[in-house]
Amino acid sequence: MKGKYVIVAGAGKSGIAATGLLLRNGAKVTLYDGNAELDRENIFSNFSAGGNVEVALSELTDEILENADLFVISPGISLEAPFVEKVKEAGIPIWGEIELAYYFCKGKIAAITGTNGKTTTTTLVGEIFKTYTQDSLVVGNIGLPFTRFADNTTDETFIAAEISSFQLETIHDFRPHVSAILNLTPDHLNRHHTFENYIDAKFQIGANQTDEDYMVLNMDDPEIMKRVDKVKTNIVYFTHKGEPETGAYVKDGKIYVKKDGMEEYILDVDRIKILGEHNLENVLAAVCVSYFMDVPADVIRDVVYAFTGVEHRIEFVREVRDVRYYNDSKGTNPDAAIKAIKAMKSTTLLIGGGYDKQSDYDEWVECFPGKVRYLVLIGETADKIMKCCKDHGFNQVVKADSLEDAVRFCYSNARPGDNVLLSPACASWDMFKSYEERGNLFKLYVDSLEDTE
Ligand code: UMA
Repeated sequence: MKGKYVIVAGAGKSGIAATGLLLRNGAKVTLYDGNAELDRENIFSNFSAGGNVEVALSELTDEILENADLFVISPGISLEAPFVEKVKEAGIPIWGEIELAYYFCKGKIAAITGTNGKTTTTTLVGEIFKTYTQDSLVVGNIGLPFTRFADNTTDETFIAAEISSFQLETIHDFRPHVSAILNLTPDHLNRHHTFENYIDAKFQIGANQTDEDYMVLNMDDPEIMKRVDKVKTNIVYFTHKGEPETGAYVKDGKIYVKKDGMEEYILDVDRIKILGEHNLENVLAAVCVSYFMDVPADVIRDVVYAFTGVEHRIEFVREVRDVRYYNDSKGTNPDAAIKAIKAMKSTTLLIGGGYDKQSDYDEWVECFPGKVRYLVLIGETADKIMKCCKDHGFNQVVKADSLEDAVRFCYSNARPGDNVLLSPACASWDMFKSYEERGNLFKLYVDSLEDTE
């Protein structure tokens, strides 16, 4: 990259980290963002003084594009955005931030994707790597840009990378040693247009893998199984229903892994602390990924037994007046939100709604009867979901003006023994910066509730 002129698009986490990496390695960078309101000084404060970087806001002009050697795009920017079309026309190569990180990375990568469970599985794999070796990293869609660390890796570094479908659209040579697809249900259709396109993006994770690598796949997921014929690398399955030739499975309450015809005991299912069938799947996937990265079974076992889950994913917040409050702000699509409802052990007041990803809410609403006492709706999708509820004969639904009002409504209407669950089935971007901000605010509002009658 020394002496190259690179345009980085998007001045969020991903773009800032990509720019930092490029500057450290001698490139000249223009960091571009379409939002004219951003504070330039604030952006510059991320880089050392005197760095070879310009910041361009609002329009991506022809002058900026002139002589560019590379265009690095943040995952939140659609490849169909008009300014990206201009870049394509100019013939400038477009790399995603993950491809840029891979270009510099020397370590051994385990890359995990899927519609749901990515963050839990990546975090667990990251914990296993950390216990196994002093030289490990957790990076990617989880909120820690890969480019922040990529040029500081060695041949020995073990990397657990959470990779989104957006990030997979713009890889070229990215080749993890072990990849994983946890499950596939429709998500981000506003960006990918069809479920097929979304699945194609997900399978890109293994596009450059060879017979020296492994792809971990969920044998219980029909959408994944439809595509296995196209996989070019070694397949490792995980399942809690069957027994694969290679991979992880459950027998008599214990998880085993089979590799090269040999079976090895890994752990007892009843000692796993994270609850629900979906979390058993996450554990099985993490076991496969770690085992095929050559981590010994005893290390995997100890870490899984100690693991208590991740923030914003069915996270217990507090009990107030005998009502338990859970933060599932990371339930950003109907499938994830259904899993959260299923994990609730008693009647639930549910807070849902948010940014419109053009998801279909029928299945989500169909699992309410007998489980959900009230649905409290916020955000852009409130009317659409309200209509869907009415269509399904579910009438215990109200709208709130803000997340704070929704929490107050639940506080006033919950009965002892109930749960209050924030699990929106929608992204957060209509009202919040991120699902983390939404979850943190929820916890703040819950913390302020009075625990007296
Ligand atoms: N922007 C433009 N033009 C556009 C769109 C956006 O200039 O057409 C600019 C915005 O003004 C903004 C910047 O791009 O300043 C934001 O870039 P971004 O949306 O890529 O956000 P980052 O902060 O860089 O975060 C990204 C991921 N965001 C998305 O994929 C939307 C983060 O995933 C990721 O953690 C981070 O990189 C580090 O790798 C978040 C996410 O919601 C958690 N991911 C989706 C999901 O999990 O469902 C895929």
